[in-house]
Amino acid sequence: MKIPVIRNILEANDQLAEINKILFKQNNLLVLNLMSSPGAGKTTLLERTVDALKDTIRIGVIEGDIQTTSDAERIAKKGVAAVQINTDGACHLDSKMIYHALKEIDIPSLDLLVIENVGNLVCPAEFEVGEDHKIMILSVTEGDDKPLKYPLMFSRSSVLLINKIDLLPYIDTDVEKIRRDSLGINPDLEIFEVSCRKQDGLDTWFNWILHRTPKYKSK
Ligand SMILES: Nc1nc2c(ncn2[C@@H]2O[C@H](COP(=O)(O)OP(=O)(O)O)[C@@H](O)[C@H]2O)c(=O)[nH]1
Ligand SMILES: [Mg+2]
Repeated sequence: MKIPVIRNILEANDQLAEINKILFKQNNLLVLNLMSSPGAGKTTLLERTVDALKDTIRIGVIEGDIQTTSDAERIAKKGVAAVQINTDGACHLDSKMIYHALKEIDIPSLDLLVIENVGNLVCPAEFEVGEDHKIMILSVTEGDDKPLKYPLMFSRSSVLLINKIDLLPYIDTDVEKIRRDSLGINPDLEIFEVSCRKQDGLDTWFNWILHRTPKYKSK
């Protein structure tokens, strides 16, 4: 008799991520997994994205944090569906947490689902949740050495948003080095330089989303 053995936590996670993915595909949903260090600007980017796109596509958000519901409250104020996951100490979201959060969301009524992961440059990239794309934000105040120090997240993401470029006059971060090192790790990475504060460079990001939203493209 052959007994199936689930080899490790990541394999169990990937199996449930496939189930999430099937549900997303059945509903023609674009799903983005947004990752960064704490404070890089994930929730601010989401607020700007919801403001810009909510009259064009129907957006839902799952917020991941160790504690509090403050990010989900920020998003709910914008008038879109928001669910908060509190991980109670875990430093990333996994497919099981997303699977359960999906019960709180009316999936067929959405075109785009964005998952804001727990602020952390390491573990979130290791755990598939069934998303179409991983998106990462690096703010210029974090320094230009991060791609080489934390390569996994850069290697697995489709888009890198370099945020807070309004602060460049005050710091010595070399954006060209971030670009060079990131592309050295992942030549397919699309890189957008933005300021969520000043709303600079965000149109390219909004267009990137629209061109990948199945229900928008088929209109
Ligand atoms: N100067 C500047 N501050 C920003 C920008 N984007 C976000 N912030 C600020 O950075 C802080 C953290 O942002 P938040 O979106 O909560 O980051 P998160 O932890 O990644 O979700 C907040 O005080 C934001 O107002 C930006 O483009 N420029
Ligand atoms: Mg946040």
